[in-house]
Order: sequence, then structure tokens, then C-alpha cells
Amino acid sequence: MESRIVASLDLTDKEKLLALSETIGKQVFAIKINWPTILSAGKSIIGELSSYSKVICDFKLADIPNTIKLIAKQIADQDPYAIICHPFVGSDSLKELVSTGIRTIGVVAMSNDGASEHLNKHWKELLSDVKGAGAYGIIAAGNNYTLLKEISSQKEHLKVFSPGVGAQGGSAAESIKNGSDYIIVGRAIYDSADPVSEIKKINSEIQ
Ligand code: BMP
Repeated sequence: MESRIVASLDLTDKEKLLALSETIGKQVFAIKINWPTILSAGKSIIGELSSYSKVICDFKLADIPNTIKLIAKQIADQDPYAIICHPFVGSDSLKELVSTGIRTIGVVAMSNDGASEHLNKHWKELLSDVKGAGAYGIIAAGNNYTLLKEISSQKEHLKVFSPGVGAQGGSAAESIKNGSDYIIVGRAIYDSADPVSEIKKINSEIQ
């Protein structure tokens, strides 16, 4: 059975990142990288990691369509599996990203406490825009089960990716039970003394 774990390898030590990716790449659905990794290792790290796993670029793009297009062009030759953006900037930017052909994942609800102040209150509009743009998936926090369940019930064709599991308090099993297709796990994997066992433990917890 295919793993439903996305390993969020927010590492800035390139050697460690490549070694860990080689070890766990085939045991997870994908590897997600964020700005700390891109800024330390450069964009070529996307292509390098692609030989071990699918790579999701967590750029949380939030800009005008032209800038989004310019950024997407910069990584098009690196074989990214998907890219994460913020749909709150509007459907024009979202559609521009989708039109580049890179699978687009829109942030609908975040896992940090402060997300309840503004962003998470607007999940319905954000979800509707992401659906309308023909995107591939959404980010919906895996440590807020009530919200996750509600969002997932309206996801239609979209894949639900849920961060907030492990270090931020969410449970993998509860997250999947409440509608996640994939859980995003960072520190609980890369800070573990035995990442392989940790992944096995999460995989069996999910099943
Ligand atoms: P960790 O499991 O170590 O908390 O890492 C979670 C990862 O998911 C980080 O890369 C973070 O930027 C990202 N993330 C998150 O934690 N909450 C969200 O709502 C959206 C995210 O992309």
C-alpha cells in the first residue's frame, strides 16, 4: 500500500538532507521542502531530491500572477511534483499557477494557533477558489480535527494534505480518520534518532 506520509524535510544541511532522502524516499509518498532548504541549498536541490521521491515545493506563493509565473518558470526544469500557494491573493494568481502545469496545492486552513484569527475563518471561500481553479489539492491542518472534517467533506476531487501532525500535536491516525489523504510530518521524522522506524510507526498507526 502506498504511504500517505509526506516527509517535510526542513533541513539546511544538504548532506544530511540527501542522505535522509535516500534512506526514506521510497517509504513516503513525497518529500516536501520549504524556504529554509531552498535558501541554503539552492533550487537544484529540487531536482536532486527528485531522484529519491516526488518533491513538493512548499513556497506558499502569494503574489500577482506575473510574479507567480516567473517563479514557476525558475523551477520548471527541476521536476517538482507539486507547488504550494496561498489562494487568498485571488483566483487570478491561483489560475496562473495552475496554468503552468505544475500540480497546485492551495492553503485553506493552517495549523498554527494564529491561523484562527484570520485565514481559517475564510476556508470556505478559499476552498471554493481552489476548486474553481482546477488545482490538485489543499492544505488543511491535521491538528484541528473538527475543521479538517468539515473541509474534507467538501473537498470533491481535491487531495487533502495535512500538516500539524507530530511536533505540533496532531495525531496521524486522527488526521486520516477526519479526512486527510496525506499527512505532512517534519520534525517527528527528521529529528528522530531512527527516522525509518518512525515512518513505519506512523504508517502502521494510519492503517
Ligand atoms: P513539523 O512537522 O516539523 O511541524 O513541520 C510542518 C511543516 O509543514 C513545516 O514545513 C511547515 O512550514 C508546514 N506547514 C505547517 O506546519 N502548517 C501549515 O498550516 C502549513 C504548512 O505548510
